[in-house]
Amino acid sequence: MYNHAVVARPRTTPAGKSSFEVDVVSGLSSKAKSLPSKYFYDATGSALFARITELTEYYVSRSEIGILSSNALAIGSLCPSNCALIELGAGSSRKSRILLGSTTSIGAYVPVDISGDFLQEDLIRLRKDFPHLAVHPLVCDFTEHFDLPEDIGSSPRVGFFPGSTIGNFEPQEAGRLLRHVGKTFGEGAVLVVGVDLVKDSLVLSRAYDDGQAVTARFNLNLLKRINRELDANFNLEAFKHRAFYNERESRVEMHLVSRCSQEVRVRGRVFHFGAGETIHTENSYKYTVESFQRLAAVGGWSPLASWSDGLFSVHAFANRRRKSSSGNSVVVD
Ligand code: AVI
Repeated sequence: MYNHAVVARPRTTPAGKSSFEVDVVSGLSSKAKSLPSKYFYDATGSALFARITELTEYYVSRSEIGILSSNALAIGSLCPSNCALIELGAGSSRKSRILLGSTTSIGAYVPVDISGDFLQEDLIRLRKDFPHLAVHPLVCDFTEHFDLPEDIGSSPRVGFFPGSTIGNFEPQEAGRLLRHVGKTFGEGAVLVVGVDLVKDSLVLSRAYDDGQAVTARFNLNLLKRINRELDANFNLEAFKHRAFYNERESRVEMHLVSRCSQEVRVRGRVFHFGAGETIHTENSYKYTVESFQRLAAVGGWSPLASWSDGLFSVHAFANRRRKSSSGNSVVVD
């Protein structure tokens, strides 16, 4: 069974401005300039990210696929009978396929993504490979309130949040997101999350500043997108990519560094950049197995199991949330 994507309504902003415009203008107006990393993923950005996942230096995807494949049976055994697998940020179903192939317990698959573009082609192939699977794509921003498709009824929920995307959120936001996911999935839910690990800073900085400069192009593409969509005049030659591991904050930071003193116009507003001034474009937080379990506990999840190859970790959690007698949901210890 295959259903068309359910599309959630986009967020409205004042005076008909897109959230992209509001966020870009606000980020460039602050003292320490920044841009939200979620805007990397236009068509070119998504294609560049797909190339990043293939780079020798970017171990993240390879490691995660290795861990999922080696432990697929154990992970599959945590999926309750006739459950719905809900993938958050389902760029491609490549990783879900490993779980789908490992157990017959998954009756429905709900890929949730902000962009519907990826869904159609990939899901047609998925339908062919798993003809008995009910597929209910959901196009929405899963960081905001969302309702699961009614078609999955009361099937037990298994969340799947791969790729260490959770690392792109500030830890406090990540805790809030895990709590909100727990509330949405409800009692008895299981969550499988891929999380990148703290490691040698050279390995980390190389993963985000590769020899072929694919990550540099990925970072600079954000300026190209602003030029195209917000009538801006960033000169891409006048900015350079910088990535480094900030050990104190336990995160890789990506920046775009202004090579000279310059002014840039975005939707008629002028922004000044000093030579060497940076736009902070991404944080990628790294955790230990224990520090991530502590974070998940804040979100109401208790550990069931975790697997690691020393570079990357995959965790399984159980929702500690229960329905109280008044019908509200509460987190129990
Ligand atoms: C999507 N996300 C988990 C990637 C990461 O590793 O933080 C994005 C990325 N940025 C540069 N390279 C990859």
